[in-house]
Amino acid sequence: MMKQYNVALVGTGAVGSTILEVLEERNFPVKSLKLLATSRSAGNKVKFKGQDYEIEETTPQAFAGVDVAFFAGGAASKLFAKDAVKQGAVVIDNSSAFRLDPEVPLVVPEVNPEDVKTHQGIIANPNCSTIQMVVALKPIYDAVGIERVIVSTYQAVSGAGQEAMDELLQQNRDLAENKEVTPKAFPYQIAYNLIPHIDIFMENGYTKEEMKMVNETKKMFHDEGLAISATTVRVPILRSHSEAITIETKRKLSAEEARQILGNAPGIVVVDDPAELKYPMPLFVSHKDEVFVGRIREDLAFANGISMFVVADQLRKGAATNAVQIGELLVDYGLL
Ligand code: 3JN
Repeated sequence: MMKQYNVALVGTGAVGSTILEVLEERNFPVKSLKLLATSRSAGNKVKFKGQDYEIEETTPQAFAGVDVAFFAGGAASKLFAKDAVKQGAVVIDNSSAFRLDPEVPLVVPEVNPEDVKTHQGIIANPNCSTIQMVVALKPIYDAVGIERVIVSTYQAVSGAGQEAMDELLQQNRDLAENKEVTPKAFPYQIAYNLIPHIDIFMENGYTKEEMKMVNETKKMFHDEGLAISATTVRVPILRSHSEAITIETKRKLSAEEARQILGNAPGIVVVDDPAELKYPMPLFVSHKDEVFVGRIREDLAFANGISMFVVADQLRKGAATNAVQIGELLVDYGLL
């Protein structure tokens, strides 16, 4: 029988509950499961494979006997990830706390699977917008090289958590009844609006979300010379992030060649038939694990350029699925 592992999950919000779904669907070899969260959620019950599990409060001692700990609890990573490692767990962390630490591999299995082998206890899961972009860039990077990338995002409210999803739904209901809305999860009303501001502003005029896309991508491609510029925008979509990406390639690539390369790449579904009105959209991509790519065309502003539209479920491939895939890599490589 396949070896099974003692698993802990820290955080039971939008990402944490999706990790449970994905662990169950993909039949991750779970021997035991420990659910950890803040005192606010402690005592609540959550179902996994038809069984009830009670959430316990995260403490530094909670990881004894744990083989692999998935962290999806935001602030919990900085507080408890190192304690988990000390007690022998391998940590797969969804937060940005360790992503740029040179000792911590940052991994998307379709892009740099081998990097997990260098881990010293913690493996970081990239930002959701970064993950879907690098899955789409990787096959083109390998085929012809990439000089620069310009990306604009259309990010669903799911990226800001369950409360933000509830807030968009509530604002739509309130506005339909001519009621006033008071924004909480975002600085402005998000219903019927766009907000070109995700995470905090940095000194260079970019937001931290934009700089995550820049720095995490360079790290995973092991290419500091890769030029990337991003504009990240929150849109009133419940789930799944979209990205308009323009790439300047080192060698010329036709749209048809790009379509073929992307179509043969792991984790990608090409949906690209304008004559039949086929292109990826967030409404139809939600709850799926692949990265959907369409609108593939030769760019008009670069001599060697490809533009495309890339959509993926931020809670699945952008967070939970990628984290569980990292867990599967550890199992495959015998690193757990
Ligand atoms: O807003 C989004 O669409 C993505 C949000 C990601 C996020 C939210 C809060 C904290 C992150 C992240 O994954 O980069 C973090 C963080 O850990 O910094």
